[in-house]
Amino acid sequence: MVNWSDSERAIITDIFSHMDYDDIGPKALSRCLIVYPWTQRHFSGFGNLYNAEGILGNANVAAHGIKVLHGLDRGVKNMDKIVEAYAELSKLHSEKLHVDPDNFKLLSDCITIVVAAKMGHAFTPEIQGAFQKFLAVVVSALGKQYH
Ligand code: HEG
Repeated sequence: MVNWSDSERAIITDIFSHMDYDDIGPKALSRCLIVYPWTQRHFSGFGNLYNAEGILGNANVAAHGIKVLHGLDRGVKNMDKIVEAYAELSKLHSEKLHVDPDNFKLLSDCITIVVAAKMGHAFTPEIQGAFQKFLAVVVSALGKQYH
């Protein structure tokens, strides 16, 4: 069980209430595919991933980035039962998609970087701490159905 302070809850709620999914989602996923090219293997059906330009201009990557970022909403809505909230998605990534769970952390770091770049000076250490704690709990939950 993870403990959340009132201020952590407020920060997470606030970040997601202002989240620009259509901008952050594509940027975060494309950054992950460019910085950690081995993550591309799961997206061979997505078309042009030949270089950074191709990835950044790929509509399938953009759409999936938005979908993945919206995948965090269930965590925001279920902060006190995140493991349960991600049981099904964890099973999907493990048993069907065969995504190495180490990659969840890599994508979550890309999400942090893109959110930080967007927020600039407003991304204070306190906000970073709450946001990365939230992502770490989601990443851990996504890895729970692997065995
Ligand atoms: Mg995953 C599908 C969320 C990391 C590869 N991912 C999905 C879906 C969601 C999601 C919501 C749609 C599920 C559905 O259709 O029912 N993914 C999600 C989160 C995170 C994550 C929240 C981590 C923060 N995913 C992730 C990583 C990879 C990956 C790191 C691979 C490197 N996801 C992946 C693939 C699919 C999904 C290949 C299926 C894509 C498709 O064919 O449509």
